[in-house]
Amino acid sequence: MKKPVKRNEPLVTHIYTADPSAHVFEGKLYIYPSHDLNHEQISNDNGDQYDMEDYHVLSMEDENSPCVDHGEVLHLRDIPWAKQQLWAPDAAYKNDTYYLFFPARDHDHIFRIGAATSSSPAGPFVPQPDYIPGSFSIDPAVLVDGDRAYMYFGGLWGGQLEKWQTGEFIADAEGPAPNAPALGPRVAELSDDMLTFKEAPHEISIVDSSGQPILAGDEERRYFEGPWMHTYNGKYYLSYSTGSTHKLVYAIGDNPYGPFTFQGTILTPVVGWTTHHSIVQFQDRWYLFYHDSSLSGGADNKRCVKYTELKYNADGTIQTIDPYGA
Ligand code: FUB
Repeated sequence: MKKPVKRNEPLVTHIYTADPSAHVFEGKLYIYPSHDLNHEQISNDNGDQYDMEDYHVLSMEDENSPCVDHGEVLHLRDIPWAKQQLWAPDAAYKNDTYYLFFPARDHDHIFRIGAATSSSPAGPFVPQPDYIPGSFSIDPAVLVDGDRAYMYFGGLWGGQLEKWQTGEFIADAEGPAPNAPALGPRVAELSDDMLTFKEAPHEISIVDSSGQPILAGDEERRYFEGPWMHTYNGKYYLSYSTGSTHKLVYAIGDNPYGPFTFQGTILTPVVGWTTHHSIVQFQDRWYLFYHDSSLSGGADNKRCVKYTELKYNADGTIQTIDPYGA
């Protein structure tokens, strides 16, 4: 019989998993990860080593239960618009339907974001024939907020966010100068059917405690990739990876569009280059789902999803977690 998953240990060990988006659906924890393949790839700044081809769905009844792998729920070969690299997905529930949102490079090698639907949180998911019109870059995260739903997305370097600064794809565009405001993630409200954007994406502003924009050269704090949005005590918490400094950090705002004021670190660096997470409330506790590369002994492209408890201070700030602490 399979054993319950322990905190800070891989959820599953029979496949490599990463980029976990956790949600409570039908009273259980469902986790939507990337599925890393056992490829021997050279790591580069373009992220070519993350050459994933399908998605699996995981679930846990509760903290005392084993993690179940529901198997392959969507494959690259079944997505007409996508050519390669199924990166970090997210899921949402609305209209009696489960939606899987995912980035992939299209046939022009440009990252776009697609949607797929299912009647079950465990899939399988049927993809839409084309990507979401007006979508670009990577790492969709969807907040369903009452009747409305918002998609947050965007990632630097291999995620191509620098190339969209004008609203058009400019293949050789560079990021802002170190003393200029950093690029922010994008947000767009989703249409009622969740399959298109209701509006052109907005750029989110992340500011310091004086209200000044975080600068592109401030790699300890600037946005890199992997946005997640959750609410706590009426505030909106935007959390994300700082990429080159390998931290998960967060900023707080009063509404889904921001601006968001930088607060601090949620998770200190993990084994492996990337760090990527989600935050979910389940049975009166809050949890951080994250990944590291410990299962493969440190290979950047062979990661494993883990979880731990996340705690707030009385003022609403989040206590910093050391993934390898006592
Ligand atoms: O898994 C591929 C990419 O690595 C994700 O899209 C990024 O967030 C990083 O975790």
